[in-house]
Amino acid sequence: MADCIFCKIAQGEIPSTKVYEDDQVLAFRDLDPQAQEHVLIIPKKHLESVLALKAEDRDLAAHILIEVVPEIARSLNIDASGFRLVTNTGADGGQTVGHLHFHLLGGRSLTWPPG
Ligand code: IU
Repeated sequence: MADCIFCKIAQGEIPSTKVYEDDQVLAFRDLDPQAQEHVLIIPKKHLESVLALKAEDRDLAAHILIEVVPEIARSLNIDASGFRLVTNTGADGGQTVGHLHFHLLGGRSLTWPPG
């Protein structure tokens, strides 16, 4: 999508610190990290939020959860210590960028509930 900053990051038009990439998915370090490890995992395809996922995206969603998240967690060495995976959705969810992204946070003991 033309004015989407995460589409531009996915297409390499805006630089990012990549931690994972394949043909469908990019993961890069959050510019304002909230933990020692704070990575954003995005589909390269523009989807507004998790609510925009359709049946045709089933393989993409499964790929992110089954392959991408564990691989990144292992590569950051936080698979054993634990981490948080969260996707903020809409205004009350605190979503500020309208391109589906999963925050993967780790490297410290995270509190619950979030604010
Ligand atoms: P949110 O769930 O939509 O609030 O998360 C957006 C995140 O994107 C937030 O943590 C920002 O720090 C992060 N971010 C970024 O890493 N690079 C950018 O160019 C922009 C936002 I805009």
